[in-house]
Amino acid sequence: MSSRRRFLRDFLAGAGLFASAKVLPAQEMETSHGMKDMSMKRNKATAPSEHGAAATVPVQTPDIPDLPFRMDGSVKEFHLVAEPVKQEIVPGRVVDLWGYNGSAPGPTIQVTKGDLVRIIVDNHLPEATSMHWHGFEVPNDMDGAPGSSQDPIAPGGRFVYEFTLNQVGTYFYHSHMAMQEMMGMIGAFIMHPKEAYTPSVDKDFVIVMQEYAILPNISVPNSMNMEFNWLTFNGKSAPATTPLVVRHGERVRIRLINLGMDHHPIHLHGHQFVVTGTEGGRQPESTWGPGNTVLVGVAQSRDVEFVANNPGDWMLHCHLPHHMMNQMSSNVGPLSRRVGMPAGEGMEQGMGMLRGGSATSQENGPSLGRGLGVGSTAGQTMSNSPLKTGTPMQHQHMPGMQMAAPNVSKDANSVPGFPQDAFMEGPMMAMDEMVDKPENYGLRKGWSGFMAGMMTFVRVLPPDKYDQIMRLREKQQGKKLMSDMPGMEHNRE
Ligand SMILES: [Cu+2]
Repeated sequence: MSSRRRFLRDFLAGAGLFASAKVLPAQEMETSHGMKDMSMKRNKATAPSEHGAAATVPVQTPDIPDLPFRMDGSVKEFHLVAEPVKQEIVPGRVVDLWGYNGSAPGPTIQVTKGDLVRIIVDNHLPEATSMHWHGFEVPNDMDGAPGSSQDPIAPGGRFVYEFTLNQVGTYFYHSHMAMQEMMGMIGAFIMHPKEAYTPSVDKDFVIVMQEYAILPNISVPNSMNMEFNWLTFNGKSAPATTPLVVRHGERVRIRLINLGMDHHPIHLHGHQFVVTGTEGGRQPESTWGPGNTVLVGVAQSRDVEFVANNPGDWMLHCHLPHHMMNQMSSNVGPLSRRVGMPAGEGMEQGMGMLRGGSATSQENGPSLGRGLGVGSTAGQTMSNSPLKTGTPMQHQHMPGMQMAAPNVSKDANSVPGFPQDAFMEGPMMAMDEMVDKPENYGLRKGWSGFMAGMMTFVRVLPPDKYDQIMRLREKQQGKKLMSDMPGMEHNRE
């Protein structure tokens, strides 16, 4: 909020005028980029009232586009296409997910309380799907429950939803077919109030959390598996996640949405926050207690708010240790370590490598996928083994990666338990240049080596550095695949 607006609000509140401020309708503007149809519009902040009521700010969903809309009379019309997507989780790792309009999670929808909304849903998947509006108070035949409230949407089919939304908060849409949920089919649906809450926020972010079991050299998630090795914020694993950039002193809201198989305790460094909302909407201020970790359960959302009063680059991450890693699979060990042989099963069985089809295909179906993949029973027959002294690890050189030697002591192998993180994070995993983008500008050299899984930064920046990053971001035209960067061409499919 500008100091002028804050002054006005405080002044009017003091004069008893704030509560009676006139409500102005949401305004829209043409979007400037990333649009297929230039007649479509994008949500903009509601205008500040002349009487000084604070404006809502549109949410930002780092790494995920907003879904544009068009006005058809008084109806705000959106168009969602359920389809297979190629999602680049980290540089060079392009996986086959199912999502909406080219991304998983799908694009973020933003509406304002009272909006009459129409959503055209097209099914471009090879099987039937459904579209559920999670937590929406809409007529039963608009709920998208397959079989009970409507027939599933056939492949090639369409269903048009229309409802008036009188709720406020962090909601989401998702396929109500369970296996499809595990292929990525969810998106954020933000319902703004007509006027901002007090205290109003200056920045509002959305993070959708997902998890996948995708083994090395396979591009398709094993949706049957219950242990996950790719953990994502907005479809990216760290260090490919885009930091939340805020100006020192701003009030910040972060909306966390979880649709997966695990709960995620999300922890913010350097600040205390309050939980101001759930998947059911705003919580009364009397319930706000300070914390720095919020547990976001499956099918839940949590809004947290804080004043970014502590300058620096602060980690924001899921605190489950295995959710702070990329591509972790116990069975990868014997491939990279010099001593120790897998017992019982060969590598392919042990790692659950699918040679064709999906986990539920005719070929793999008999096991129902339960023996396939990360953490499969076949994988439990081998243990981690010590490294040979002096030859800690032979890594194929990855172009773009910094690959500096890890810092280990001479007698490391004589210490029970070694190695733990020595080869999992640190200098040899750093890839600063591969994930270079304006939002990462000025981070400490080698930062990316310690970032994986569900991690990102809240960067609380002084005005000059903040403005510099905003200028860099404006200059950057369009959205570029990280694998378009020099050195990564060979990884493209
Ligand atoms: Cu987690």
